[in-house]
Amino acid sequence: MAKKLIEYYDHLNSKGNYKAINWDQVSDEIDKSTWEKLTEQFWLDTRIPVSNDLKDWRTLDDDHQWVVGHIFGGLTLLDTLQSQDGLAAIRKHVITPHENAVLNNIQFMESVHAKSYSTIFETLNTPEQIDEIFDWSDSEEFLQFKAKKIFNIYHSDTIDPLKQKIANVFLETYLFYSGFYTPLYYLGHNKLANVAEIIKLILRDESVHGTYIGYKFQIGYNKLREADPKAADDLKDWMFNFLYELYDNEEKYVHMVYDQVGWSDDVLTFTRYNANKALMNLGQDPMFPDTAEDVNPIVMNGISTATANHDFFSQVGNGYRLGQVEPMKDSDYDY
Ligand code: MN3
Ligand code: MN3
Repeated sequence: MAKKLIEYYDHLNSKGNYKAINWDQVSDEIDKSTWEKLTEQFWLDTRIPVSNDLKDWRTLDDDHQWVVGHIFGGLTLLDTLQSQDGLAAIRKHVITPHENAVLNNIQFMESVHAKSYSTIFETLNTPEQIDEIFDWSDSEEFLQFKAKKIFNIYHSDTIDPLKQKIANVFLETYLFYSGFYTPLYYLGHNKLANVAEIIKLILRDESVHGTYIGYKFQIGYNKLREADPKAADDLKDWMFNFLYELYDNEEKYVHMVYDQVGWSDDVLTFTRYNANKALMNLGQDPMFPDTAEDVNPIVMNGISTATANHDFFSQVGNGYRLGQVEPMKDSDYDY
């Protein structure tokens, strides 16, 4: 175990003494640039006056209000999982001490996100509705399926740590987007502007989180591929099977939430598009045929507004790249 700790954490020196983190000696520059990016873009939900959206909110009919309230209930649940379990699992297998520091930042921001989602429905909905939304998110079958599936991966002591990174990226870059569809749809229609402001800030964070953890996955995966190609193939099979299994559940979740407003097909297209993005973060080829052209242009417009000027991967801004899926390169982190 001690040997494992020395290997993984580099926390102990040759005499077995505990080592202080040294930011002047960074072995992976991506750790440093990610730390700088994330700390620069720090924000809190308390800055955004969600109550200014009550006027728009009152123009929505009951079905649309139901969808807004409950997708934010679902997102609150999923980022509770990230903040309480997800980053703690990833942090057990860091390679550099600076990676640990970056993951601490990400973990705290997941708490900010979970708080922000609940701020939205706690501002827009009545006290009875708020209680119902929390009861719903704590018990809804298809929502709980994804939460429990990923929780079990995070908490397994015997699972390959690379699978925990896959689960993390799938949750972040894929499973959240059935929920993000709604605020982006309203952003595209110039409604719920303050809600959209929060979602824009969250998307800006998520674009960094997904690529950073995907990048750390790729380091491990490429090493595995060199050492044991068969094991790497098996891991890849597991990844794609897991993505299918989650998609199967996601179809049921999306129909249950969105059939009442007629958006299910559009939401599923958006979900498949983002599943491809998640695979891209992990250095894999896309699985679904859906591209940006297939996504509802109003939502695509919302997402390009959301990521313009502060994208992590592209120095020209607007990095939620349209129309193509390509693997990230180290140079994508230069900004
Ligand atoms: Mn989050
Ligand atoms: Mn995140």
